[in-house]
Amino acid sequence: TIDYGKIKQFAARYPKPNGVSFSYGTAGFRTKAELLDSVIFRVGILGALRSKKLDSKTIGVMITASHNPEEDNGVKLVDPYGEMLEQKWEIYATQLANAHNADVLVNVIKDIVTVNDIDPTKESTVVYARDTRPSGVRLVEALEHGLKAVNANLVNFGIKTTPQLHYVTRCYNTLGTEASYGEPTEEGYYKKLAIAYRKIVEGLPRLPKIKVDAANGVGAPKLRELAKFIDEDILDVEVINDDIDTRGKLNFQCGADFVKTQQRVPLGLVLPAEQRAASLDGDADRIVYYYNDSDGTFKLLDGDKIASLAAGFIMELIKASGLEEINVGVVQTAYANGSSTNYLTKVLGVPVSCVSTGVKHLHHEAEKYDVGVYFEANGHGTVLFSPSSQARIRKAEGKTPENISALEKLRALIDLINQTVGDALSDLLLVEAILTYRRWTPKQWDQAYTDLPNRLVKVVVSNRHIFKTTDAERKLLEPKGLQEKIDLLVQQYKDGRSFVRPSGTEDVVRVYAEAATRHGCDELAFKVAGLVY
Ligand code: NG1
Ligand code: ZN
Repeated sequence: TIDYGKIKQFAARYPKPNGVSFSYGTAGFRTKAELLDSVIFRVGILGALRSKKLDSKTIGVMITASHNPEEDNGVKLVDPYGEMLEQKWEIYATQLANAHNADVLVNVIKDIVTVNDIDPTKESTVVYARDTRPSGVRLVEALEHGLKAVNANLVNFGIKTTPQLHYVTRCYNTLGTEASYGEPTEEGYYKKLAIAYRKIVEGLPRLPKIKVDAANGVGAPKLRELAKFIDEDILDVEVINDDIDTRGKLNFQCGADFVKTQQRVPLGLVLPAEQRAASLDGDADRIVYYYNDSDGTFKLLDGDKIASLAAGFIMELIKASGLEEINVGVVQTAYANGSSTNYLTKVLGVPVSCVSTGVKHLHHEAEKYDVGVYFEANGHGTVLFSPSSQARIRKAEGKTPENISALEKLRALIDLINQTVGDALSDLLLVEAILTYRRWTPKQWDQAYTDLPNRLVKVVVSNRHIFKTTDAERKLLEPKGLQEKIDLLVQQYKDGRSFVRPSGTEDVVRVYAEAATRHGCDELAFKVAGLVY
C-alpha cells in the first residue's frame, strides 16, 4: 500500500527548485541536469503508480537528454509494450514535477490515485536505465528514492541506449506469452538482432567497411557489443567518437543531430569519397548516413532516405511473397523533404501520411497500416508490422521459391527491426542489410531522388505559445494574418514550401523552408523568419 508519511520523508530530500516550471513534453522532461533531482524522484513515484494502474505491469524509465549538451539531462516514462507514456498521464507528470512542497506533492498523488481508481495495494515494478552522462549517477539515485518511497520493485538495467530500455520493457511484459518479444536482457537484444541480420545477408558479399560516429555516447560501447554477436564475414564496422569518459565530448561537434543540422562530417572522421558513414545520437535512437561525392560535396542520407530505402525494400518483398493484400504506408512530418514525399507517392506508389512532430504521433499513425514505416527527417524512426500482418507472414507457406525466400526475409525483418521505438543500432543493421542485398553504394542509394535545398532556422521570440498550428503543423492559425503573408512569399519561389511552428523542446519558433534552388530556399527562410520575428 502507499505510505504517505514515508513519501513525505523521502520528498524532503528532493525539494523542487524555486522559480522553474517543468513540463512533460515530446521528449519527456529535459533541462539542465542540476534542476532535475526532484523531477526524477517524482517520476519514480509516477512510474510506480502507472504500474499499479496497469495491473502491476513493468513500466520503463529512461534517463537521458539524447543529443543535448552533456550538462543537460532528462527523463522519459515508457509504457508496458515499449510505447511512449499515454498522453493523459503526461499531465500527471507535469503536475507532480511542479508541486512546490511535500504536502502538495502528496495531494497530487492522492488525486491521481482517486481519479484513476488505482488499487494502492497492487505491486509495482519499474525497470530503468541511463545514458553515459555523468549526472546520470546522481539522478538514478533520485529515481530509486522515488521508487522506494512507494515500495516499488526496482530493476536497474544500468547504462543502456534508449531503445534497449524500450525493448526490455516490452520483453518483461510479454515474457512467456505468445507475443513474447525476446529475452529481457541486453544479450537477448543483441542475439535477436544478430540472428535476424544473418538471415537476410547470409551468402551475399559483404559491404566495404562502415564507419559509425557514436557521438561519444552510449551507442559506442553498445554497437561494439552488438558487433561481437555478428560475425565479421557479414558486417565490417568501425566505431569512431567512442570516448565516453572525457568530459565535454558527448555530442560535441559530432552525432546525428550535428551532422543533420550542420550538413558536414563530424569531428574526428576522415571520409574518403563515396564511402558510407553513419552517425548516432547521444542515446542511440537516431541515425543518419552520409558520404562525400567524388567532387568532395557532402551528401546526407537522412531519415527520409532511410524511410524510402526501407519502404521500397519491404514493398518488393511483400510483392514477391505473394501476400500482396498486405498494405504498406509511410508516415512523415512536415520536415520531410518534398522530394522524398514525391518519390514515395509517385515512384514507389506508397501512401504517405503527414503528422505533427513527435514520435508518438508518427507511431500511432504507422499503426494504421499493415506495415507502417515512419521516420523523422532527423533520423528517428522504425517500421511497425501489425499483429495481423505478422501472423499472415508467419503462417504463409509460399508457392514458389521466390515466395518462400521473400517470406523468410520478411520474418527476419520483423525481428531485425525494433518495433517499440526508433533504434539507431537496429536501423543501422536494417540499412546495411538492404544495401548488402541490393549491392548498392551510398551513391546508388542516394540516386532515388535529389533533396530539394532546405533550411531550418530557429527564431527566438518573446512568447512562442502564441503560435498555433493546424494541418499537421503545416499552417498557422495564429497569430492571425501571418499564414497569408507566408503563402504570398512561398508563391514567389519555384517548388517553394515553408512553415512555422513553436518547438516542443526548446524555447524557440522553428522556420522551415525549401525551394528549387539553394539561393531561393535561403531567401525564403530568411524572409519568413523576418515575418515571425
Ligand atoms: P521540436 O523541438 O518540437 O522541433 C525536436 C525535433 C523533433 C523530435 C524532438 C525530440 C526537429 C525539427 N524537431 O522537436 O523531430 O526529434 O525534438 O523528441 O528536428
Ligand atoms: Zn535521441
